[in-house]
Amino acid sequence: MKLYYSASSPFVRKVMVLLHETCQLDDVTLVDISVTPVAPSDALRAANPLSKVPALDRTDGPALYDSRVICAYLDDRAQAGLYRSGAERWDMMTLEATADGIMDAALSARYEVGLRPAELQWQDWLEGQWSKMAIGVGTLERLWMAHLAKPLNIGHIAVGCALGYLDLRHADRDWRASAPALADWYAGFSARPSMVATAPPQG
Ligand SMILES: N[C@@H](CCC(=O)N[C@@H](CS)C(=O)NCC(=O)O)C(=O)O
Repeated sequence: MKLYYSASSPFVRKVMVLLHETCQLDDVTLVDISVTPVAPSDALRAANPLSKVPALDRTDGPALYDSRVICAYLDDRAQAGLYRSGAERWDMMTLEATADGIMDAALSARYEVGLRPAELQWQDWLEGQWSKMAIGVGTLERLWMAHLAKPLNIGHIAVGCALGYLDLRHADRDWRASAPALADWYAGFSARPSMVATAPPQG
């Protein structure tokens, strides 16, 4: 399989952590690709028409894209049970969606500051994105700590990658200040070998 990949993408990191945790790393060749909404890639579009990473070329069907689809596929392939079954599954997926929403807002804010010309940047819109990140983190702290204490599942992986991305791109906002229990959990989770091995390059 071929994974279209960027080392700083939190969505790609979800897939990479899952590959580590389920011992499937050797089954994947990484294709490093740098894209933004204003610099798409034709090569990537062949796998994902939206020109976003991650995308997975596989041998048993058409390419897959969106980290949630790829993670579910790889979990199924390894029979790892990271999405559980029955009622618990919906909890896992809602937690993953919450973490992905934090990543979406963090990435949008990053694009606003990093890509948009300074004279066109809109502070209210940036604060709106930060508000989504802060409310997402607050929701994890208030509602999900008991769940995060359970054995590893896809929700944990997604939350770990979202918090890692906040540290990478929005450290000045100090998400830990309002989420001490989550900060404790993350200190332990980020020491897992899969998280250490997939830590994004700084800068
Ligand atoms: N919902 C998608 C989001 C993927 C995404 O936004 N990836 C970013 C990199 S972190 C990207 O490829 N951006 C390029 C673009 O938006 O054109 C997923 O879960 O895979």
